[in-house]
Amino acid sequence: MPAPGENLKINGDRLWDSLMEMAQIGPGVAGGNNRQTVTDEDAEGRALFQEWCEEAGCTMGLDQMGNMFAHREGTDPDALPVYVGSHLDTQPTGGKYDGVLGVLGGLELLRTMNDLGIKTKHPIVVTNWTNEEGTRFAPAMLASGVFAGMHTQEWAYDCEDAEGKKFGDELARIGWRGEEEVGARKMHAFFELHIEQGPILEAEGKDIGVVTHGQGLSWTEVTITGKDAHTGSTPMPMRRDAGLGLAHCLELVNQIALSHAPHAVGAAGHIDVYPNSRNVIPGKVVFTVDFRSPELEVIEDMESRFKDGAKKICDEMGLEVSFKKTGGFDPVAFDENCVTAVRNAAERLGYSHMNIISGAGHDACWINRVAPTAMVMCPCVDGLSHNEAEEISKEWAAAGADVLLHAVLETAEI
Ligand code: HGY
Ligand code: MN
Ligand code: MN
Ligand code: MN
Repeated sequence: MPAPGENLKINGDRLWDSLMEMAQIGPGVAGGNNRQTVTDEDAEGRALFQEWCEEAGCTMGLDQMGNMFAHREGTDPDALPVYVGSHLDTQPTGGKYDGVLGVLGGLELLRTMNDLGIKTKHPIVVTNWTNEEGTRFAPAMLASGVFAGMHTQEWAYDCEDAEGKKFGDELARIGWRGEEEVGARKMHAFFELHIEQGPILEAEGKDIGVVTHGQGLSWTEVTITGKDAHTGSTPMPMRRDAGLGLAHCLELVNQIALSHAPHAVGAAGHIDVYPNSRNVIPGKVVFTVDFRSPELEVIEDMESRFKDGAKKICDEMGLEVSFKKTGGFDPVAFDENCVTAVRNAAERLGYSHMNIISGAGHDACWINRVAPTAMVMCPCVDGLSHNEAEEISKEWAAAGADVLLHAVLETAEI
């Protein structure tokens, strides 16, 4: 099977135009996107993606978690397909490229193969995984997690957003709940193109990240209960200030993560204060602690030290504290053959590249449990993501999609 030549490339302008057109759907307030999962904006983005896939000659599949599958025939109908994709849902203050580059990069592969009359032995399927972000409905990577057998579909359908709406009801409401059984599809391999969402590739001057591993993640929802009271007339020694308890716990998260420098990280991105009135001492706070590390034992150490420390802080302050695990997955090592296909592609194309561990979670982290999987990363400006100012260059996008094309062609066999 001849390796595709180094001058075989995707159409970078067409990819960029598609990214910019998709970015018009669910616009944010500062140039990014707010296309949260199973909202009307998500439905609009899905419809545009489906229209483009059908124009490219694909047949569409849709499973009961709303995962979309655009199928391009191979020459061997019995060969398992090579899947390629990511997610179209965004953070509330998301960027234009997180997830979207991987879905539309996959579509660009099919468009390029159509242009050049390329036929692969294995069929190719471009995928949009539902609710990768896990911001409206925790946990992250919800639908790829059900696909990989990590959650039951019933449990996923019952996940609630802040307004008490259920995921399954919202998926049905927007009309994107399919009939296919989730996880019934078998894959020859899965590849995901994604922006790095961190500063390493840009700082090292590399075009491509060859993702060898993904760090693990732990989400714990913490509830601290004190007593809401008047901020003016309540003497300090009499207070049971849940907001002050929160402040000490946030510093504890910081110290624990720093104790495992340089790779471990920790923060609390979701914080609700009750009653959140400027002249009431907070009686309750609910926040999510996000710990991550490439090493499972470090994650487990951070989780247990945080719980012990938070209990001690709250006991000393006369506060109650409770914990609920709301998400998590172990560190992953991606498939060596697929990772090699990515590295071979970058070398053949002459793109600078380096091995990298993914700091963010991705659908690939779950799919890696059911199929040989690898990721291709491209840099992003200042390493910024999960921010409307997220930016990449057209050249970075094209280089990532070129590498994806060659890695997929090597695996799908032309
Ligand atoms: O949280 C993550 O790492 C991903 O962006 N959902
Ligand atoms: Mn993403
Ligand atoms: Mn994200
Ligand atoms: Mn094969």
